[in-house]
Amino acid sequence: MEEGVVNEILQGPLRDLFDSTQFITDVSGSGNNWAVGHKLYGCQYREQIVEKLRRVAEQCDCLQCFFVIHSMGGGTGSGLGTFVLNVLEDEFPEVYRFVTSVYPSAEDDVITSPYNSVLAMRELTEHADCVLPIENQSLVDIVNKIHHMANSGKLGAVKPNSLVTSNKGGMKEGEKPFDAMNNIVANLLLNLTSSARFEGALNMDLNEISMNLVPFPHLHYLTSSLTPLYTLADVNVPTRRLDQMFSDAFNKDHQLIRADPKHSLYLACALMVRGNVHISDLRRNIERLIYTTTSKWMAWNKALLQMPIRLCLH
Ligand SMILES: Nc1nc2c(ncn2[C@@H]2O[C@H](COP(=O)(O)OP(=O)(O)OP(=O)(O)O)[C@@H](O)[C@H]2O)c(=O)[nH]1
Ligand SMILES: [Mg+2]
Repeated sequence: MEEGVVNEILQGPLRDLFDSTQFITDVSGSGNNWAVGHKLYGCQYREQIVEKLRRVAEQCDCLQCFFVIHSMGGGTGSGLGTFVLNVLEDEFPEVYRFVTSVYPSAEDDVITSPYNSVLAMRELTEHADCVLPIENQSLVDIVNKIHHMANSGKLGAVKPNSLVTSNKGGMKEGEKPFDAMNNIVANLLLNLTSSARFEGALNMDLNEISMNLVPFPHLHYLTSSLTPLYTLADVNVPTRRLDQMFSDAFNKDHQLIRADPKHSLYLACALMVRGNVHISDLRRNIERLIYTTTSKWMAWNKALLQMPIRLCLH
């Protein structure tokens, strides 16, 4: 909505990524108010939104799903973002809606962020097919951990243009390292969508994720984790053993929301592995995780050993 913010992007290094005919802007944002985004801008811009959605949808040979990325703490991402979800449901009821939502941290700079998040969450529960919540505090913790590892010399020298150090002019005291945080989310999304972008015998589409992991329509919030973390910093690390990576995927330090898998019960799980990996190593690790680790699994997992494994070789 905020013209200035959009213009900034259009003058930045990412400008060529966007089709400028697809932008919709107003003069100002939603003032950190969910209702302004959802009710005011939503009603005002509905027709324009539908027209632009139809235009891109028509260009697709095979429309697999809609991928919505938004924040929960402000007014536009939470309000208008969830309004767009409603529009998608009305206009394209058959097409799956996959949402990545950035949740505010406890000390968020937006004072209304808890209200905006709660109001938006109801919409996500009702109108999304699958939601990947990402918590800003988890991203901050991961970035701090990577910095700590890099500074302690455990990872070797950090390249000057590495992802974690890509903030312009370095980070100021107390400032959130959004660039580095966003890189973590970007990596998650790149991994998730790699099968739509690369050829591969074992590739799957995003709809299969919900088919395998969402047992009931409203139970569609998935926790995600990422490993290894240090390659995010573009640092040369000795190749980590696959076994360690499997354990890390279930470690609380690698989760993108602040949840400790050890204190929860897994209903289902999908592991997406990219790179040169032997199926036999994957099987061995899955059995090890289900039978020997402290993670708790729903009985049907143990009975069937049916965790969907996907292997993308690029
Ligand atoms: N991870 C991450 N979080 C962000 C980023 N920018 C803002 N946030 C978080 O998003 C929330 C604020 O939402 P914004 O996206 O800035 O607000 P908006 O959707 O533009 O809404 P209005 O400004 O009210 O129109 C706060 O919780 C911020 O911490 C970002 O680049 N990365
Ligand atoms: Mg804004």
